[in-house]
Amino acid sequence: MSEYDTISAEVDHEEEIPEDHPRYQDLLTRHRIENGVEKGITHLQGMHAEGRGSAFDYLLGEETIPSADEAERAAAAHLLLADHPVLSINGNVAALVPGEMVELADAVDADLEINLFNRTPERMQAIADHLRDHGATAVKGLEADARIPNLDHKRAKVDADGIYEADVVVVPLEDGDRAEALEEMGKTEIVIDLNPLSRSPQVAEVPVVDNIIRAVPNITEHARDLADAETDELQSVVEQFDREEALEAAEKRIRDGL
Ligand code: PTJ
Repeated sequence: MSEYDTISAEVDHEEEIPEDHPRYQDLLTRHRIENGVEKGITHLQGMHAEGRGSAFDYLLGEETIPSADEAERAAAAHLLLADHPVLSINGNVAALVPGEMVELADAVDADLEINLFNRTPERMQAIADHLRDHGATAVKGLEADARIPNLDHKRAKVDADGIYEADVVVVPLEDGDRAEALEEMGKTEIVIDLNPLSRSPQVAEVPVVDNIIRAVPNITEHARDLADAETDELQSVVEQFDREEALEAAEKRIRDGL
């Protein structure tokens, strides 16, 4: 056993995880998810989701591959072109990248909306408070005065002036049924998911196969870089992105290490 194998179980604060550890990001991610569960933000199932994601990330080389970077630039262009972009937040997203989602929302003028698979009033409130602690001024999702059609009651709950009327939605670590239902509503979906074979990236206009910890800050960086771009330039970034190619490149990297 290496000296680091016990580190994540022992640390109380993420600052105690050594940044030079070769698996630093993985330890940080695990620590944030554990914290999220303890605070009532993340569902226990979020740990399984994290484990799956971590295995895919290991095979991807724990880095943003070039096709993911292109997807992240296309995502930024879509968000800047949108009339009403919304960033969807679940328990894993809130635990892993709360401040980063707030920064992205600011950079592209998007709403933040909590949308849970395992919805309870307590978790909704805990996540809203957590986002506000990380700088969010407005958080949607608590009204839940509209429904996504063709989805069972709890998971379908959205805000009428949020996800329901959004034209572009970022849905990270999303369940396949809901991603399909949002796609059927005609939304432009940007899905962040480490598994390129999962149904959510398969239905997304922009599948981002990358760890959310790297993906969100990189989308924000691209958005800042494109902030003064003309509509034509943004449209050309969107058009140049090939979703099939991006999914294939990610699968190839995972299967063959290429
Ligand atoms: O908070 P709730 O109640 O809304 O529940 C959220 C979870 C994530 C538990 C729920 O949506 C769920 O069960 O999701 P799945 O079906 O497990 O899908 C999660 C997907 O996210 C999987 O394809 C994972 O590979 C992927 N994933 C996990 N961690 C990361 C990730 N993708 C990007 N970055 C990660 N860090």
